[in-house]
Amino acid sequence: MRDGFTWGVATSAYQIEGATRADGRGETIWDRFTNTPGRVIDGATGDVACDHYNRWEEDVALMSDLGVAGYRFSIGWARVLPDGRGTVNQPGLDFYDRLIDGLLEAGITPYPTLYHWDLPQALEDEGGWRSRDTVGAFVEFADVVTRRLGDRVSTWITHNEPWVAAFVGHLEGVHAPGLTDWGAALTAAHHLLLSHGEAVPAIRGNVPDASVGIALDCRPSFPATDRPEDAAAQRHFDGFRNRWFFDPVFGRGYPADVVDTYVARGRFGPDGPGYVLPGDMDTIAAPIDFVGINYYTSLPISAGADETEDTGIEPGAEATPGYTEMGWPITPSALTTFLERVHRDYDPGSILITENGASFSDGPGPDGTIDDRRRIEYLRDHIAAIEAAVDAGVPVDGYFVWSLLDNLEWSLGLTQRFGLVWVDHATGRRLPKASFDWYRKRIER
Ligand code: IFM
Repeated sequence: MRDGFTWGVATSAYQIEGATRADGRGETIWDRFTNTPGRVIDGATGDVACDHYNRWEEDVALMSDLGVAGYRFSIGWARVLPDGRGTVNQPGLDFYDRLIDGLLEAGITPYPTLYHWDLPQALEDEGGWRSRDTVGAFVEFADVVTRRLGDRVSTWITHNEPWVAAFVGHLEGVHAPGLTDWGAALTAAHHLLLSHGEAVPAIRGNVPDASVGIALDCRPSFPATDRPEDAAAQRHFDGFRNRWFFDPVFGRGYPADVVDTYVARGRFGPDGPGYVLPGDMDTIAAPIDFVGINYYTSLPISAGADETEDTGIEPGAEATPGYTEMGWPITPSALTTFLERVHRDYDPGSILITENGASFSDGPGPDGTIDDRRRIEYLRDHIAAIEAAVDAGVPVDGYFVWSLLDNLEWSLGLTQRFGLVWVDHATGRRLPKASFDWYRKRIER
């Protein structure tokens, strides 16, 4: 790997913190969603999650044992601004202040993400990401947070996976706020991107040595056969899933082929994309210092399927060979190819793999240890895929395993375990898995 390469782990606020009513925190769209019957498997909520809010010192100690140099986590917007804007809740900000000091004392660099899907409910009540006003509220949040923490934190990630926030939340209806409307999803996507572009200079204004980026989920794909129809379907899927975000962030605007298809399919609704105002695309293209890439899998695409159909992927109780328990095919070589493509097409100065990992449910065996060798193989092969890209000249500067802890996998509740550390969801007890030891040795090496 390159000099200064950062080995890390990642989490997000709603998935681990719990303590959703503590110390003045406001309600988020995920509190509302998970507490609505029928939305989440087994009715799981983030009310307690991994209780990280109370156990953060134990979790920092685990990271210290692991030997990571970086920790990617997210800052709960409603802890800091319970109503999304306006009055600052100092106890909420104090929590992140303590966490950051604890990380720095342990020699771990904080990599905070500002938005990992937990929009304050008060903003959702005013239209959420469908409303342009939420852009201004996000910039206010970024300003408050970086003013307080920017003296100790230089690396900032504006958004996590805006595709998921926009499309899984507003089109598929599977994530909060649970809408199923193309126009809403496309409008939300634009406002998420715009808020990224507006936040970048705001962060730089508060943090003179700031390194700012965005974490984009990528979903590489390939035509299922060599039929031209499949190639065309795959090109559109790639536009829907990847280029709709990568292109504007890197100054290319929205991809014209995808715009044309959306117009033809009536996706924008009767008024067209009227939410895009003059100057927006320049704002979204604010120069960034790195791009974060979240990678899990790649997919074959066939003609005839709607672009939203993730080609039959269903989380399974048991992983079949070649798949994780999310039902995701294990495809490490597609990561090498995708990294080479990002380098070639967008030329970011630096790339961080801000998430990569696998869901396997292995728990304690008779001797009390957890033999999650499938996760070890997954991580080993994906790290090798990154090394291959680095050898080909791609500037990858860090790798963050998703996730430190087994946590709340959104609408799949507690059914998926991505952690290097097993969590007993009844008691909160933590138990490092074999993959934890493997990753520690890999980092040492
Ligand atoms: O758990 C999620 C995370 O919040 C965002 N990226 C994908 C992970 C696994 O699905």
